[in-house]
Amino acid sequence: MTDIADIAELIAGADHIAVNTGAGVSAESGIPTFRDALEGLWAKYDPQELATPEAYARDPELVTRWYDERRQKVLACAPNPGHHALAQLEALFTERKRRFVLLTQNVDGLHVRAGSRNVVEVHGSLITWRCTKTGATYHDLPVPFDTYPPISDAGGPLRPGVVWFGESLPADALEASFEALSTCDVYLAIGTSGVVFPAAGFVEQARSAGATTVEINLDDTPMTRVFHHTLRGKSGELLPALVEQVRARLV
Ligand code: BV8
Repeated sequence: MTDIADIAELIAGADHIAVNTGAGVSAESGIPTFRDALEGLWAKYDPQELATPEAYARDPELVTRWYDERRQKVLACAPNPGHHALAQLEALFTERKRRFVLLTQNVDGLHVRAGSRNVVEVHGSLITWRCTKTGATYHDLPVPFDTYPPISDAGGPLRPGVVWFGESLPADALEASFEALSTCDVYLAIGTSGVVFPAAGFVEQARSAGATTVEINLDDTPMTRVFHHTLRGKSGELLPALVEQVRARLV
């Protein structure tokens, strides 16, 4: 494991940083990770089974109830010190005309609520829903929904604006990710288990483009071996400490 001071030195010397966050960053806001997102009555379901177009087609009521429960939980949560630290790091870079791109696998919108600006939601959003009839997107929907599935004003059933397993990532998100990963000096993966592709493969794209790569996580992942450096611990504690050390090193 590399020392936090060395990672701060690396970041302070970078011109362009790409960050990829997973559910481990939102965990400290009280949002269960995807694998833990099934509790109580949902415990009998496999999240990977529910997060698919097939599940929605088979049982739109069940799937939209699950997503609405997750949406309500997210709306009741707040960004944590890890989210705020990443927003501060972006500000430190932006005011020095350096580039900072935040790719997030999280669908909870907490990075934007914490003040992050250049955010790419590679797996979409729980807050935005889409009409399956017209493709129109809706943001300000009743909480909770009054019907399951909720129905748009065009009369079509709504689906959550997330990327399901078996669905391609949005073209603009893929493009932004590819651009960031092929030009960044430093790539940080934070709080992600590195099992879901193509996001899990971002580290290989960054590394082959010459970036120095760092994995900040509670524990090792199947992608740990690909990273140059690792930092182990809770994101809500490590990130504020890291950003303070970067701030002290920036001129
Ligand atoms: C696609 C939205 C083309 C939905 C999600 C190879 C290439 C391409 C595709 C594939 C491939 N191999 C297999 C595939 C198919 C599939 C896939 O990857 N399957 C896996 C399971 C093998 N990929 C896809 O289908 C993708 N589409 O590639 O399109 C295509 C099309 C057709 C056929 C083939 C290819 C789409 C994937 C997007 C799925 N949608 N989310 C929803 O939320 O309901 S993914 C979802 O699970 C999350 O977004 C997250 O990314 C992922 C994992 O969730 P979690 O486990 O909760 O979170 P995370 O991984 O971030 O783990 C938490 C980590 O944090 C842990 O390591 C833990 O230790 C750590 N931690 C916890 N607490 C803390 C902490 N760390 C620090 N501090 C803490 N406090």
